[in-house]
Amino acid sequence: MTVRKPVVLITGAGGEIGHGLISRLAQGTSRPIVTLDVNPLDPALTPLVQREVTASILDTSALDRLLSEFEVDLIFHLAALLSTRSEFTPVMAHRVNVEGTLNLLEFAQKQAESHDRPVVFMYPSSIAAYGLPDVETKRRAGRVREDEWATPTTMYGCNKLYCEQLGRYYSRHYKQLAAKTKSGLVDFRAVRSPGLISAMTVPSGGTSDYAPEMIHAAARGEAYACFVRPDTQIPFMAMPDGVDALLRLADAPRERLTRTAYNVGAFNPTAAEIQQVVARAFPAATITYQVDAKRQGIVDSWPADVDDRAARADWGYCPSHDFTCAFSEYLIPTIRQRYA
Ligand code: AKB
Repeated sequence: MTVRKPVVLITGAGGEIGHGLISRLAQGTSRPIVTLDVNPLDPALTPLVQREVTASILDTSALDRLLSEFEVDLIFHLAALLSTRSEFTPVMAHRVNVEGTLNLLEFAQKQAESHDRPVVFMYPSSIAAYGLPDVETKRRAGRVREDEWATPTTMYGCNKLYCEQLGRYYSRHYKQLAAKTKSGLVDFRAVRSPGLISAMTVPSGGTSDYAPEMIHAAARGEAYACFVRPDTQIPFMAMPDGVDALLRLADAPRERLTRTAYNVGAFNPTAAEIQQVVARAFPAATITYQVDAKRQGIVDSWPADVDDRAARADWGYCPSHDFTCAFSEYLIPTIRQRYA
């Protein structure tokens, strides 16, 4: 019997997180990479992966083919429709974000049962899983903990919160009435990512995208009308730290973990503070404010900051980019180079 080398599966691999994750994983000597995305990968990434599957996570026959061909013991399930896009097509968002995740959880369960060892299932949840009722409550709430304010106001946030619960069910309670329980074979682990800012990809349908959009527009020499107020404040993170958090949690000993979903934070500037840094880096930048009240309402429901003590205590989370470093050492030089 040929013993197949375990592979890592990345869904939504062509997206913002996937771009950085593939590059980081390929540097390591761990498992070969299999990707699944409805869109083809960036050609620069293709040489880094063993197999690129172009299909939807809703295509269960594609998942069955993967099940028969590969031995997967680590999944990064990144495929999702983000918050703004999801508000225009909420039913499609539910299908992709929830039914797609259920398909992957079932895939992971079958994989684990077939090779009889747990599958680590990494899930990027989001600060969108929170829902604060108004700006004054948001200000008073300050750094929110994982079990506070779990009342999301967007389809995307509802999807993320529910999929955290689905993952915990597979991890701890799957078919709990069966004669022989098979729960625990899916080792579900989630980080509630803040607004992730990448220098390598352009934003794709998020409501936190005003930050990366502002930087990319300034670097392209284009005027930018920010759709939130100058005082708007939410947590952000440089993409390398977002990728590192997923990898570090994936590697953590299961017995160290006290929860299945963790806050991770890095810095929480106002839109005005981002504008000031961008204007200093790109003096010709024209940045104005044209508030979109509806999108403002979404961002106002997200916390000003998150309490990430559990992640730091359980698995050593520690971002390497604060606000200044993220912009001066990663975002500005890399984006400037990108458009040079
Ligand atoms: C979005 O804006 O929808 C995402 C997120 C905060 O999860 N970037």
